Amino acid sequence: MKEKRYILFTSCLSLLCATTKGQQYNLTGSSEYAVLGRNFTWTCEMFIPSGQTINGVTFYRNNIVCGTVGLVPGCKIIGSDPRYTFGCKSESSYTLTIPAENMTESEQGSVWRCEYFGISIFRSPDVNLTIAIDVHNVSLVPSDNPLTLREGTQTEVRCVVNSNAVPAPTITWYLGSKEITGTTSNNTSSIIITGNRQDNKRTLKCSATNNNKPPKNVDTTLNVEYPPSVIHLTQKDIIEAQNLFIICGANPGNPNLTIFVWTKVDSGFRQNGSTLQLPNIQRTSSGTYRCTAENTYRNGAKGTNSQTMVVNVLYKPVIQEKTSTIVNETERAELIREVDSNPLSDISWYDGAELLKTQTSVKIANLTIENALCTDTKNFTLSVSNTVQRNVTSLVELIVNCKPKAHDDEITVAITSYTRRISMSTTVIAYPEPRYNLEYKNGTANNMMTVNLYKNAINNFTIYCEQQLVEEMDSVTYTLKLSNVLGASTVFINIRKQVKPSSPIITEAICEETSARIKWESSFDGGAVQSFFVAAFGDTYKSSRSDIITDKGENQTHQAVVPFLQPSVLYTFYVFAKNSIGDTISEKVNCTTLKETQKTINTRNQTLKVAGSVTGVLVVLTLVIVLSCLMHRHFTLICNIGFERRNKQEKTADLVEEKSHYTVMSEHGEENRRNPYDVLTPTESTNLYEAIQMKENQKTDADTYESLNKPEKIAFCDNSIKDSNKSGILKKTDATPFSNTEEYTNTSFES
Ligand SMILES: *[C@@H]1O[C@H](CO)[C@@H](O)[C@H](O)[C@H]1NC(C)=O
Ligand SMILES: *[C@@H]1O[C@H](CO)[C@@H](O)[C@H](O)[C@H]1NC(C)=O
Ligand SMILES: *[C@@H]1O[C@H](CO)[C@@H](O)[C@H](O)[C@H]1NC(C)=O
Ligand SMILES: *[C@@H]1O[C@H](CO)[C@@H](O)[C@H](O)[C@H]1NC(C)=O
Ligand SMILES: *[C@@H]1O[C@H](CO)[C@@H](O)[C@H](O)[C@H]1NC(C)=O
Ligand SMILES: *[C@@H]1O[C@H](CO)[C@@H](O)[C@H](O)[C@H]1NC(C)=O
Ligand SMILES: *[C@@H]1O[C@H](CO)[C@@H](O)[C@H](O)[C@H]1NC(C)=O
Ligand SMILES: *[C@@H]1O[C@H](CO)[C@@H](O)[C@H](O)[C@H]1NC(C)=O
Ligand SMILES: *[C@@H]1O[C@H](CO)[C@@H](O)[C@H](O)[C@H]1NC(C)=O
Ligand SMILES: *[C@@H]1O[C@H](CO)[C@@H](O)[C@H](O)[C@H]1NC(C)=O
Ligand SMILES: *[C@@H]1O[C@H](CO)[C@@H](O)[C@H](O)[C@H]1NC(C)=O
Ligand SMILES: CC(=O)N[C@H]1CO[C@H](CO)[C@@H](O)[C@@H]1O
Repeated sequence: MKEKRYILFTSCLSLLCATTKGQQYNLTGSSEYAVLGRNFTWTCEMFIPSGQTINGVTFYRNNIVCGTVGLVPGCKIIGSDPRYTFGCKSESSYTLTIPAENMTESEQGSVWRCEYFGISIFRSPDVNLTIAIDVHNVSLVPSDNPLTLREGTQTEVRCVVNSNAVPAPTITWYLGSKEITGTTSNNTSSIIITGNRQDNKRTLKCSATNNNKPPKNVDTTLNVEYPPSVIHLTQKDIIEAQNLFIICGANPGNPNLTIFVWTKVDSGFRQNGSTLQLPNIQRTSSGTYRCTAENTYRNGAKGTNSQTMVVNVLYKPVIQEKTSTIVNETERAELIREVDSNPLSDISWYDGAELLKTQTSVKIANLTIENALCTDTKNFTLSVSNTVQRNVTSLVELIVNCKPKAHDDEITVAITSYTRRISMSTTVIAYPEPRYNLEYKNGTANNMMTVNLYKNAINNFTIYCEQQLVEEMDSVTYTLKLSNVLGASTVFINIRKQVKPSSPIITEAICEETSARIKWESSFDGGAVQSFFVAAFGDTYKSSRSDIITDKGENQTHQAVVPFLQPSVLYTFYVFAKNSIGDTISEKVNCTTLKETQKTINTRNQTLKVAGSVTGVLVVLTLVIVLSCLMHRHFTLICNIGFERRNKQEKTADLVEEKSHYTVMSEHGEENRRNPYDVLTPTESTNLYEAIQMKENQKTDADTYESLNKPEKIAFCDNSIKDSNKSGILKKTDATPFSNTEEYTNTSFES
């Protein structure tokens, strides 16, 4: 084609010349391409320039004359090259033939023209002689077979054809059966192949052809190298101390020889082989493992592929040990414990059996008490569970600093002149342990009393105070000061000397027909609870008394009805007041009962009279016994037993029901000297005894005694009456009624 275009181009140049100098000669080959070993003929078409007569042309090869031929007439050839033959076709058409035997490669590219004989202005354009040469040699560069290339890399492959092939050959590439396009020039085509594992073992073929000849082919097999592919791995959950074996699988790459290695991300762990072996796995082995499969390429490089796998080692909860939490009272207490477990734990907080709080899937167990109280000082139970182990427990101790708080702000101890020892106790809540100081009211230290602190619980103490009384002492108040870093508090210890009640004062006496109503005012009770009754003394054998009334204080107005009186009798009334120390009597008041009305005289009254007479007889009998007691100087004991029996019951009730925190030790006093007769008006003694005996006869009164009010924060323990509920003590009193020894000391604590 190029040659053709060149001919056209030169023809055009000649045409330009021809427009000035005349018409254009034409030189035409017998075929487009010459063929080696075959004849080829040039034909020169000419005309005779005007003014000329000779018919003839000269052929030139590479600007060298080959020969001249003309009709003059007859076809004449002059000075011709023996390699060629010449001919005359017509007056204007002459030929030059290259015979088959002289058509060699030396003619390739030779340039030809014809000119008018003698005048070179008239000529043909230059025409090149081209010999067609077939494709006979095709090769690939690089020539490796198989051709190895790496996946993902690009390689240029060239297909080279014998360089003299004319015309330019057509080169086609095939990968497998599919045609692919390359770029072709200078009888060479190149193609860029990208390594692709699907193309491994496929054939790359180059096919080249020209001159309508069957194509010449060259091919090679592709060897695409690629790494193995590791098969997907999933997370492994395993309980600590178990054995973990995981096999790593891989699809082989090219080359197919695969080696495996296990490593752990961010650590130096490395294990060769496809099986990961972690016997007796520990929590520290948790993490991300990587299985890498590897092959080796021909050039020694490694092809690798890997997959990661999370190993999650599960383990039971461990609760962090911590010292106790200490907060000040009213502050916010925050109990925090770290719980180490995998998976995270569910947490329950207990106070004893009471569930306080639950937390789900947490690392930190916390419990907040907004306003801590002394009573929050305790061990809370933390119970922690996860899938590995349930109910892992720990005690969490909270200690609340509290200023000392005594159960009793004030303790009153009653003593009598017979008391030889006093002791008392109270509980104190405090943390830290309180210091204590016993002082007199004036602020100086008190060494009379010994004070001991006993620890019941971490913040619960009992304070015991005890004092031996070497001599009688008066009422006094000690202050027991308790303190710790949080503050101080004071307990007042009142030691009250107890005496018998003061005389009550009768304020009103109203006599009815068979009863009288007496009003009186109580006086100082002597330091303990006092009880009263009204006794009425009439003629001999005619006495009676009221129910018993108990008083807690002073200056209270009471009234009582004295029943079973006889009409129209002058009675003398007394109000008796009594406490554990002794009894007193009021001034006497006289009053006469009303006359018997008609209506009330009936058989019932008659019966009463008879009853009254019988009572009178009994009173006389008793009087005889009492007098004999007097003779033996034991009467007080016996009479006291009679009189005080209900006091014993009263004290029993005290001890059981009040549950006092303190008790008073007392010594058996000389109560036998306390003669009830002393307090009774001597002149009236007979009648008084009657009254006493009457009380004995009325069983309902005993019940009344049992229900007497209890004294508050006052303990009696200074006489034999109290002690008489202890078997044995009473007997000793019996045997040595006048003794004043320590033998009768009751040292029991009651709380
Ligand atoms: C013809 O031959 C000449 C001289 O060898 C050369 O320069 C020219 O390029 C050729 N023309 C063609 C079209 O091949
Ligand atoms: C050229 O060869 C052809 C056949 O190939 C033949 O017919 C012809 O006569 C030959 N011409 C000359 C001049 O030899
Ligand atoms: C040469 O060829 C051109 C174009 O084909 C033609 O016009 C011209 O007449 C020819 N010259 C001769 C001498 O035949
Ligand atoms: C073709 O070959 C010639 C000479 O051999 C060279 O000059 C030319 O650059 C080549 N062309 C290409 C595209 O390679
Ligand atoms: C690995 O390749 C070799 C040859 O390259 C072959 O003989 C062998 O069977 C292959 N092995 C597997 C497992 O594909
Ligand atoms: C608790 O109270 C004491 C005394 O007031 C104080 O010194 C201490 O700092 C307090 N402690 C806390 C934790 O608040
Ligand atoms: C304590 O637990 C509560 C939830 O119960 C949470 O909001 C708080 O942040 C926790 N405090 C601490 C210190 O962990
Ligand atoms: C908590 O328990 C421990 C051990 O059993 C014990 O020593 C401690 O006194 C207890 N604390 C409280 C506040 O009960
Ligand atoms: C864990 O404790 C809870 C409550 O104390 C109880 O109901 C449960 O049975 C316990 N579980 C085990 C496994 O001990
Ligand atoms: C304080 O009172 C006690 C008992 O009443 C007494 O023994 C002591 O001397 C008094 N001290 C002062 C400094 O008055
Ligand atoms: C303190 O301890 C005593 C004796 O153990 C007990 O009776 C009392 O209830 C305790 N007080 C408190 C507030 O726990
Ligand atoms: C057939 C023919 O003409 N052959 C010629 C080829 O060229 C040589 C000279 O190089 C001649 O001698 C032959 O006659």
